[in-house]
Amino acid sequence: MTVDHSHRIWDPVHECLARPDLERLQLERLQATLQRVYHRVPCYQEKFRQAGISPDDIRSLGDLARLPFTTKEDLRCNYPYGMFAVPMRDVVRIHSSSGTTGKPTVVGYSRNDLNTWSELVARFMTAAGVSADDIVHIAFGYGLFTGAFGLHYGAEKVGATVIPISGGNTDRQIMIMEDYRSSVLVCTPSYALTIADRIERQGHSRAASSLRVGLFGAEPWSEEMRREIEQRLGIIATDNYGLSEVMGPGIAGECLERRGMHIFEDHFIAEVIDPDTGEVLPPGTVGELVLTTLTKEAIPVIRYRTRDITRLSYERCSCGRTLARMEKTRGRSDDMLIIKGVNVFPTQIEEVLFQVEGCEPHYQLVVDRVDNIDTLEVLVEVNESIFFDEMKKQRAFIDLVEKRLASTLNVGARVRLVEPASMPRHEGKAQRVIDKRKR
Ligand code: DLL
Repeated sequence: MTVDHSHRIWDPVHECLARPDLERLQLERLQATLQRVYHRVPCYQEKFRQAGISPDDIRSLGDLARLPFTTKEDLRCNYPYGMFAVPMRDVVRIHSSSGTTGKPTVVGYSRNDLNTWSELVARFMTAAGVSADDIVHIAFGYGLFTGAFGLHYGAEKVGATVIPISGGNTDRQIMIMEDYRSSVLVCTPSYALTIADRIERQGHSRAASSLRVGLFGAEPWSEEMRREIEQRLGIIATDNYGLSEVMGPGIAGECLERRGMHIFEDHFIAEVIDPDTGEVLPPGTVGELVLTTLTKEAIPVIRYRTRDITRLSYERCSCGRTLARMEKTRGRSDDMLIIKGVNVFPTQIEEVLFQVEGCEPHYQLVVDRVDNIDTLEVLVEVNESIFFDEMKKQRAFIDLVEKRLASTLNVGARVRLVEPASMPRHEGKAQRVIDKRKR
C-alpha cells in the first residue's frame, strides 16, 4: 500500500495560524457570537441573566469559563426551533440528531453555515489524502442524520466524484464499489467491518477493490478496530468527529499522522471539563469535551456539553497544522458503564477482544443486576478456528478472554461464545450495550 505523506492542507491560512493570531480571531468571533445569541435567543438571555453575566463581560478567552453550559436538555426544551438565532426564512436546511430517548434535537443551517460546513469537511478529507482524483463512496444513510450530507458536500467541494449510495444493501454496495472503482469509503467503522466480512464471505479478492482510504466516524472505535479494518480492506483508515448539535461531521479530523484529530479551532473553541464539577481541566487531562461555535449563524451553541470523553494536545503536529488535536474519544460519559463501582467503556472491552486470536470483532455487552450485584456478560463471536464441539478447548479459551478482560477492566466479566456470523451486523451506528438495569 502506498501512503501519501505529502500533507496537503485545504486552507493553510486558517489551519496553520500562529496561536496568538488564532486566539485573537477566536475572541473576536466569540464576542460577536455572544452578542447575537444574547439578543436573539431568549434561552441564552435567560441563562446569562441567571448567571449574572452579560456578553460585554467576556473580554478574554479565559472569561469563557464564566459562561453557563448548554446541554441537550436546553435543545429539547426549546424544541423544535427555539434555539435558532435567525428567522426561518434564513434557514435553508434542517437536520436532527438520532435521539435514542425522547424528542430528537433539531438543528438548522443558514446558507453561510452550509458553506462553512462543506469547507470544514473538505479540510479533514484533504488531511486524509482525499483529492479531486478520488471516487468517494458515501455509505452513511442520507436523511436527517448529518453524516451523509456533511461528507457529500465536503467531497464535492474537494472536487472528488461522489457516489451517494446511502446505507444498507451490502451486496449492492460491494458490487458498485468494485464496478465504479470507489477509492474512498465513508461510513461508520462498524459498517466498514460488516462490508469487509461480506467481501470475505463472497470470496472476493482484495485486488478487485480500488479502495484506498476510509473516512470513519460517528461512533467510538478502538485502535485495534482500526488495524483490523485496515488489514481486511487494505486501506488507510482515518477518524473524524462531530455531533449534530454543534454542526455534524467537520469539527475535527485526522491528518495522515493519525495521532489525534485536528480541531478546527477557528470555528470552535474546545474545552475539557471535569464532568462532575464542571471545572475546566488543564491541557492534556482526560475529561468531557465542551464546544463553543464561533461562526455558526442559524444555531450557535455556547459551551455545549458533548458528553464525549477525550483529551486535547497542543503539541505541534508534523503535518504543519497548528490546530490542537483531540484524542480518539473513549466513548460518551453516558455510555460509560459502572460495574460494581468501576467505570468501564465498551471500547476497552473491544481492545481486549481484538487482541485475542479467534475472537471476531463482533460483540455485545449485557449488563444486569442480580441480587443487588452488577453483572457484566460479554457475548463474543468466534471464528471457525474455535471448536464448539471440544468443550475443554472452549473452556480454556473462555478463561483466557475472561482473564484478559479482568486485568484490563479491574472488574470481572463473564464471557459467552456465540457461533460464527451470529451477532447482529451494523449498517449505521453500532448498538453494543444492553443494560437490563435500566428497565
Ligand atoms: O455522528 C456526526 C458525524 C457523522 C460525525 C459522520 C462523524 C462522521 P450525531 O448523530 O449527533 O452526529 O452523534 C454525535 O457521535 O457526540 C459522539 O458520541 C459520537 N461520535 C461522532 N464521531 C465520533 C468519533 C454524528 N469519530 C455523537 N469517535 C458524538 C467517537 C464519535 N465517537
